[in-house]
Amino acid sequence: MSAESRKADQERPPTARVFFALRPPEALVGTLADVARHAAERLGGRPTRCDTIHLTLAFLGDVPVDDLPVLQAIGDSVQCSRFTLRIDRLGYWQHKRLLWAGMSDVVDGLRDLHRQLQGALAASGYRSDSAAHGFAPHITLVRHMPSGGADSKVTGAGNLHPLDWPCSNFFLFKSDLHSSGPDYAILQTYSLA
Ligand code: 2AM
Repeated sequence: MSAESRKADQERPPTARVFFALRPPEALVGTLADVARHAAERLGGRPTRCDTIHLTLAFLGDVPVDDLPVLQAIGDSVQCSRFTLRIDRLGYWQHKRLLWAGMSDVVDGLRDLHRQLQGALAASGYRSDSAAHGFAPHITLVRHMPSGGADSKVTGAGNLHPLDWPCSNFFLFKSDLHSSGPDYAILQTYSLA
């Protein structure tokens, strides 16, 4: 790294990689992590670890650390009721080489939570990934699946024994990236009514 780029780095305000997400209860995390591990053993790829299993509501990417209080307050402004998700299917996205668990039916409570959060973020000038690309609620189970062949094998496993997930809170997470995978820390917890 040149002296100039080192200086430019030092002058840039510190940032944090953040996202809002739901986190399943521990029993469900264990079940989903088992599904992830078994699929990765069978098909290859990197299974999501127990401590990073989540469903993203809004991914913001790198934001200035000084913005964190504003983002924390945005979560506080969301007034939604609790709901239950039924996780009952596995899917595979070829373009991302990613196996995920999700729902045949996306309940209104989840759509409402996503809509309110997006609205509050947009009102404060933030644009999240799902605002740009639409909301496709999913729990990533395996990343970096080998291309070629994985698609049809995974499609064969399309249904998952239904798992009920009562959602009574959501979180603002910070993500630190490492070569072994990301580490997540909860910055704020929000309750659903
Ligand atoms: P994924 O599970 O589909 O990869 C933390 O990075 C979370 O934010 C991940 O669950 C990831 O979704 C999601 N996310 C959404 N858009 C992202 C992006 N552009 N880059 C990285 N993560 C993103």
